[in-house]
Amino acid sequence: MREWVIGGAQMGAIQKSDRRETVVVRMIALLDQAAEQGCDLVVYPELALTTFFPRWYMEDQTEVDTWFEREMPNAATRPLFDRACEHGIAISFGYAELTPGGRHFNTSILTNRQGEIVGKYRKIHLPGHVEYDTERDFQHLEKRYFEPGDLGFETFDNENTLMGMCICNDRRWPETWRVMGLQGVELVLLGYNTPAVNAQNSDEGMEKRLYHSELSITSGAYQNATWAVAVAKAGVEDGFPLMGGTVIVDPNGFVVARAKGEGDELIVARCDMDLCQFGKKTIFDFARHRRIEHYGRITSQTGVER
Ligand code: CDT
Repeated sequence: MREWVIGGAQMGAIQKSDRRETVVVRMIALLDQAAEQGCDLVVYPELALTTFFPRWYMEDQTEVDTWFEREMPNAATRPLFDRACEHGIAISFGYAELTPGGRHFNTSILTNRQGEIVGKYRKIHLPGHVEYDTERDFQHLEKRYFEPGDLGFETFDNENTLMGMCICNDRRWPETWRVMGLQGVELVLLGYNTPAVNAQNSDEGMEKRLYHSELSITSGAYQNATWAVAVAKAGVEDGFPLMGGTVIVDPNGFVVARAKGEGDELIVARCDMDLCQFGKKTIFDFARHRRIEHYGRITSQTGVER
């Protein structure tokens, strides 16, 4: 399939006390709307099933593990998979994954239109910190609760369209996009939970943060001639505001659909994957124009060396 009607299913706040089953009811409501609008694929946010729990400092690993899913689908999410399959809609969403071997990842999955998982991604760029930080207005403990993903930035053939995933902070890194671009990616799916204010600089408000988010996504899409769907979990979670800004971006870097609010909201666009071809064959024809002899530092060096 080369033309996909895609839904970006922005989700409003999920409170700490909300049960997964309640959240899944909301996800299904968005899916039903998407079906009415003819969607073939619906994308949900990062950690879509729970509140953004890395803002809470926890020492008890048993408590931490209550935020994780041991299998996917599971009892709470099975109704979402079933409804997606009934509608013939592929879905992608994020959740905290606890593997049988006891490893913890911030994960996204992708299904085909039959509800079968055809792709998995584990977040690689984990922002934040490991220990409680008294200098911040609020905590961001992803580095405490997750280990960096071990699956790389793979791409997946979903009905003749090459799809890739990344998660939230990954969108800010050009390497994320280029590694998928080098595989010929045509559609990048990503969810995010981005605080509306900077925990380390309260002067940095939502306007700048929305701009940086959109700048990262539009440039990643343009420079790799790919569609991108970026979906927020937004709204005020237990007193902490998350920004919206869900967008669908075309392979020229233009926003073709954008969410207006910060609640549950579906945005929709018809996306022709063949639109990627022009950029991939001309200005971003990597085989003709890249100069890898000058890119060694990208993989041999992590921090700045003056
Ligand atoms: N979830 C996530 O990755 N959020 C980050 C916030 C970074 S601030 C520590 C983001 O890049 O949006």
